[in-house]
Amino acid sequence: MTATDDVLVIQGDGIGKEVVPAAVRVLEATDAPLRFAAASAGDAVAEERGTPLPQETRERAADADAVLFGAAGETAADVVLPLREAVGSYANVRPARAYPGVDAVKPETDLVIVRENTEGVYSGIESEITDGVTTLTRVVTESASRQIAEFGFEYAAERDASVTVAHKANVMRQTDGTFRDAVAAVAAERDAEYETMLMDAMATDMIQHPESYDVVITPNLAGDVLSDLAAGLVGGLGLLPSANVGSDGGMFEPVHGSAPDIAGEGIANPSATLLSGAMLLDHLGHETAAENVRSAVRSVLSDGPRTPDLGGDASTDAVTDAVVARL
Ligand code: GGG
Repeated sequence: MTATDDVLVIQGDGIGKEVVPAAVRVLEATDAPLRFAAASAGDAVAEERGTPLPQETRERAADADAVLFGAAGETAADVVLPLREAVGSYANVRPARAYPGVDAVKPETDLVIVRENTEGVYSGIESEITDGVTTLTRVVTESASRQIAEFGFEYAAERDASVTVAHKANVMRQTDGTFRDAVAAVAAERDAEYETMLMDAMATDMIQHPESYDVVITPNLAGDVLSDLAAGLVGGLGLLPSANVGSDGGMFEPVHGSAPDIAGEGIANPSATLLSGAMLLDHLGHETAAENVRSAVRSVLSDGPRTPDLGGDASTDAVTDAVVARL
């Protein structure tokens, strides 16, 4: 008998409340043995309970086989970063690929950002040292840099993909120097080939020649920014899923945020969250179900209906219905 996996569902803020239920419907339409439970986090929870991430949500995320997360609003730093820590994630995997039928600036784009997920400028060490003077401590350790390099090279080797490493060690000499040197050491131990690029130059080159990138290993903030840039190449943030992985657990979430400008209108593109659901299925070993979800999403992106961000006029529910119908 196949064991049932426990999935903790956290909608979060804004359109998270629309795209996450869509993804649960799609996951339920597969034959994967999943048991869903809900927990809360985010801006509204902060108002009600005085904290955006109740301890019980954090503990249940740590205990779950996987977490499906929607979007974080103003409280992002207090929600999404601790949840990633709770599930033991040190790698944030963000695939960006163009889909037939969807207008893309660069249809040849098919790359994956492998982003360090625990430190850098997202360490949360900020302060106001005097009126109008604020500081941020950027933490980069050899161990976390080695860990993401091991993950990224392994991920690339499994896919026979090339590796490019983004850094800015010519300016952030100590921190990105540590990152660059740790990646170089791991590559040498594995006898792996790779290229390095300064991350600002990479931003330009990725727009001009996205086809030259397969797997891109980055520090934390660089990965956040470059993946949004890659979203712009393929048709927008509504298309990019992500997996926060590392240890056994994992959290799967769209790359987009809470989109307060369209929240509540029922027109958010669910594709990024549905594709995050496919990554969740892969992580739990349900590869056939994952491929079925990807194929259904691809088919709907190609034939419609489409949400307004992709030039259509369909609702989140109509797109989800079409995906479910194909399953
Ligand atoms: N679902 C992604 C989300 O809520 N993003 C909001 C955000 O600001 N995230 C920062 C990050 O991904 O590190």
